[in-house]
Amino acid sequence: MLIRNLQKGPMLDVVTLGESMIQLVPMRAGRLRHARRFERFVAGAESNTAIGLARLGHRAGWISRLGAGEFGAAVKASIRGEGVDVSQVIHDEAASTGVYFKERRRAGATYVHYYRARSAASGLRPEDLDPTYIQQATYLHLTGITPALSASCRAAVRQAVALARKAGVLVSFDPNIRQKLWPPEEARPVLLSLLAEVDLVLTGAGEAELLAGEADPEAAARKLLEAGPSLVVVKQGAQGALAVSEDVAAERGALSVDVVEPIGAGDAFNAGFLAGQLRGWDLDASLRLGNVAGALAMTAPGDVEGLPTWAEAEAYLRGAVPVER
Ligand code: KDG
Repeated sequence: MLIRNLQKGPMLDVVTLGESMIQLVPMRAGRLRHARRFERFVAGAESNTAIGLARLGHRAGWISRLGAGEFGAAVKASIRGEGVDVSQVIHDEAASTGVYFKERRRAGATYVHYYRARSAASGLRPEDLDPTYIQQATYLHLTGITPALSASCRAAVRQAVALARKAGVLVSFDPNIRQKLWPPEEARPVLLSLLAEVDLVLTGAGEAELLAGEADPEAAARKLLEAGPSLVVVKQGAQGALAVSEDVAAERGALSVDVVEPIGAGDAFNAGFLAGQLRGWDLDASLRLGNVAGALAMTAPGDVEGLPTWAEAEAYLRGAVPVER
């Protein structure tokens, strides 16, 4: 039996769609086989971005499926607690919420281990999407993780894009290639065909190279631009980010922070960049906000705990590191 929340959704700046999971992080670095104590978080690329947007003062909604048990309740409560609309989440009594572990062998070497095959979110399908929910948003934000989960997820992503385009909703897309979910040769054609349908691509430099076959980030962005989007942003970690459209904008050198854990930085960057665009900022300023959000996300062991509020982001943009006295 499927249970859908009947609460009516508000007008949203950004609607996202994808899987979020229980994330278990060992309390100490080392091999996972030796880890005995874990801290529990909630994570998922799309909900991470939605939470980042909510922290920055935007209205975001997240569409998904979760199990009907305790973990599903925990994921939903956590995302709702961050101010993201979860009215479209379906609880599936026949499937489980995905779980994944981070393994921090040493500083800078984090591995992930998924327990998500046949999860509730893998059952997401086109019929789950309420057209009016997607069509009232300014942006629909998707990632390449969802089409990797199952054929029905792939169809749901295509349906979401079609609904958005029909209503003039801008589509942003992060390829987020997860090689543990599908090999690059399977991912590449699917992701390239999706790029033809989206407005904005937010990609990591390695993924841009994989998709475009160009190692230089600007050359890769230009090649991806030919696939259809009007704007391609390449995230380059500590080197900052680059945006290519008719104009080229570059924000070199991201904010320098003490990195606790890098996973989730890309999702945070996406939130910052989208927030800049929603505020009508130019490319340079949007990249800067993306870099600030991306850097601050890495200051905590979970994906979202370090995401900045608007006041914090603004202070960092002004170069004034906030200190509470
Ligand atoms: O970007 C961080 C996320 O990718 C991670 O927390 C979990 O969504 C996730 C995934 O599918 O890898």
